[in-house]
Amino acid sequence: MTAPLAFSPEVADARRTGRPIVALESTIITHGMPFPQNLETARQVEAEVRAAGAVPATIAVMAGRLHVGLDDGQLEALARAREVMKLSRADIAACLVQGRTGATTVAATMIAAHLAGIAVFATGGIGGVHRGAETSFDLSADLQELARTPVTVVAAGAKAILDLPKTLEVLETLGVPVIAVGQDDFPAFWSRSSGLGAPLRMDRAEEIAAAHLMRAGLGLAGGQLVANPIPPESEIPREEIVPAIEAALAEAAAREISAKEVTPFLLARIFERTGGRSLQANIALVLNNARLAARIAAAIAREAPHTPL
Ligand code: PSU
Ligand code: MN
Repeated sequence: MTAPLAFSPEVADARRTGRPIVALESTIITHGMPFPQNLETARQVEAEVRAAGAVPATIAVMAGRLHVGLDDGQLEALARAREVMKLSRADIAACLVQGRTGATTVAATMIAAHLAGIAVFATGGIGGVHRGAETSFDLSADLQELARTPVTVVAAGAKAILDLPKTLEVLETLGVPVIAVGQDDFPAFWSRSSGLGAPLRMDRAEEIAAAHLMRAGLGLAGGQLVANPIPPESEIPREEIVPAIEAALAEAAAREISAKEVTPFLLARIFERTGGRSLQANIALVLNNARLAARIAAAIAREAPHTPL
């Protein structure tokens, strides 16, 4: 059975002409931000990708089709929808077969992007090793996906709700290059620095693009994690965000929140506890990642002009 891919006209055209494309996920829309900021952000991220000379491809499952590129009506329907599945590698096929609506996480978006021949993907922050994973075993499927699917993912590091040292350890074990941009430290999503050094640093989009192509040349499976710090004017200092994170984690533990609900629950609680500042920061970092992803996609398109798809 072939995958029921549905390309937007803009993405179909970019695939024919070899223009750079940036994949965008949809879980951030349905589970990561409240309405209407989710819709406004999704539109702004697409506009940012276009302004930087690439074509946006927001990915989601709707009515049994795997959409690569959504029109504005579809974007709005998704932003307003309830009961949307949060899709990862484990459930994307089931969602398609059952004709349900599903938003793609980092893992599922990587799978779809690779199927569509898209090399670069921008998001906010990847999932990682949750705190207390030694008892809960909660490790995001995003980590495994980075180890197996050859897509370069631009994120502001991993979300600071996670155990960042353990997340970096697992990425190293899985052979995933973690590349900080413009600094030596691994960023912590809402804050520029986690206090942990990143294993690699590259300051130019062309270099990140070349490393993506070199990995393919070496026959290495998996992608790259490009860790792009939030712009300084938008960051929330660690002293300010840490108490909100701690309180949200305590509440999640008390209410026994588990599995797929953990990340959306924590993000919503931190939003409330910071009076909406965490959301403003989240929006700023996603836009910043979209810009860098567009430049990397353009560099890959220049370096390795592909035969029309
Ligand atoms: N980036 C954001 N907000 C989000 C996410 C990323 O700024 O909500 C989503 C991504 O879809 C990522 C998911 O894959 O959070 C991680 O979920 P989990 O921890 O359950 O694997
Ligand atoms: Mn999880």
